[in-house]
Amino acid sequence: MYSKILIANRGEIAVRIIRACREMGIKTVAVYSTVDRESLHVGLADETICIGPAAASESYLKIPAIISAAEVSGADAIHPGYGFLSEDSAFAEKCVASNIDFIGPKHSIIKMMGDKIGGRQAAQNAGVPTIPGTKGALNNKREALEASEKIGFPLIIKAKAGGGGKGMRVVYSKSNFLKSFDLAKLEGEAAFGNGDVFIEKYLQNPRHIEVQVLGDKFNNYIHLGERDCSLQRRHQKIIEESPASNLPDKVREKMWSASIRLIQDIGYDSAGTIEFLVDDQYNFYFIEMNTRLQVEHPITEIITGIDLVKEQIKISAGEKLGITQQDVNFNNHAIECRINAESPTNFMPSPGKIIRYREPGGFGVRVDSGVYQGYDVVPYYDSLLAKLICFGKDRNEARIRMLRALDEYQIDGIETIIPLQYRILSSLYYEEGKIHTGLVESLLKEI
Ligand code: MV4
Repeated sequence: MYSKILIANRGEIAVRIIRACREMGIKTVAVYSTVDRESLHVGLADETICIGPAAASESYLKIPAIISAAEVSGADAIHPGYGFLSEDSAFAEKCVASNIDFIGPKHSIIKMMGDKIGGRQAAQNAGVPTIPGTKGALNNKREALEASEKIGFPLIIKAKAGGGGKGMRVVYSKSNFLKSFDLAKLEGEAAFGNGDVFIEKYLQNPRHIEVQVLGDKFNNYIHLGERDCSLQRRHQKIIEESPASNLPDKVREKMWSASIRLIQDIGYDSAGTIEFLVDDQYNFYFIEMNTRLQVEHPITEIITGIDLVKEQIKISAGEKLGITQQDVNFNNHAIECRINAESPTNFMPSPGKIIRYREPGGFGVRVDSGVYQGYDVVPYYDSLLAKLICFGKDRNEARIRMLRALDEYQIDGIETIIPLQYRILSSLYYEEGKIHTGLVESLLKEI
């Protein structure tokens, strides 16, 4: 087992990882940018190293600064958290070359899944359903036009190097296709330095359901159930839950076994997430795989009792999975609200000093926070302050408890999206489990 881990992240997830390390008897090294000197993760770590100025490109994304910090502190491994360098295969490779373990899967798998066409092909090879679409990248207009006619409209053009909603374009009719194709290629080139695109049939208001998986270095593979992450706005998730509601058990089980097939096929050796879109007929289709720990991992921890960060660390250090599929039991229902420092109406970031801060508590409530009273929320990074996770014996108890906890949460000095989450959770749509990726926008229109 490792004796020291460097956490290449900030905010609530850095705190989350430090807590797991502490329970495992592993020393921690926090890295921070100059504006994060007063951050919670810096206060909680055993050692701290300033790695640069506010701009992420000069600190949390600066590979040489992070590798040197690990070398100077004598860390055995780096945990990247989510975002920043967590899905940068070159970083993972650099860690290995520097004799430091990267806590995540093999860099070759990060690379394969970072390529959305590569992920699609991996799914198809494993017999996992994908959305009808093109086999590979489209080389020219003629090929693209032909494919678009075969697939039909509406369709979606996606960048090979995109993901998480970046580099996508929906096309409703043939007359707009070639213009969109050119624009999508230009966008891909500008955003990712890669203009390769592919197309898929466009599903209208699907549900976004993802399966949490774990694999070790000894060909043991398990799933930890699914999460419904349909409630999002502009690809930013705001409320997640596990298990997914209104999903027939037969479908759920098929999604689980498809996920296992995929990770078995590629020899996946960490915690990961298989994302699916599900249509109103309960057809499910693989869209992408995330090779990192996800923001919403706590809801899975709540219903399974399994600490995902500890599992990641143990797997990376070369331990065999101590859990078999039979050992995994699903209990209760969990919901997570992302407490973002944003306007609840226009979603503009709301940085500033938190002049009053009181967290909810009590039975069934977990708060994973990166902030405290008096903390100054800086505008340089994402706006996630904390995650509020509630569970209940069933979905409605979890929902009512979440409403109670949101009501109890006091954050003054900055705006948060708590009022919006309160509204969504009080809606009849949510109560009845009628959720899909278009619901937040349609509720916002009503308000
Ligand atoms: C789609 C789609 C409809 N049809 N692909 C957005 C994020 C990226 N992972 C894939 N995304 C989508 N791909 C086809 N063929 C709709 C979305 C989508 C979406 C997916 C998951 C969660 C929220 C979403 C919101 C809008 C669109």
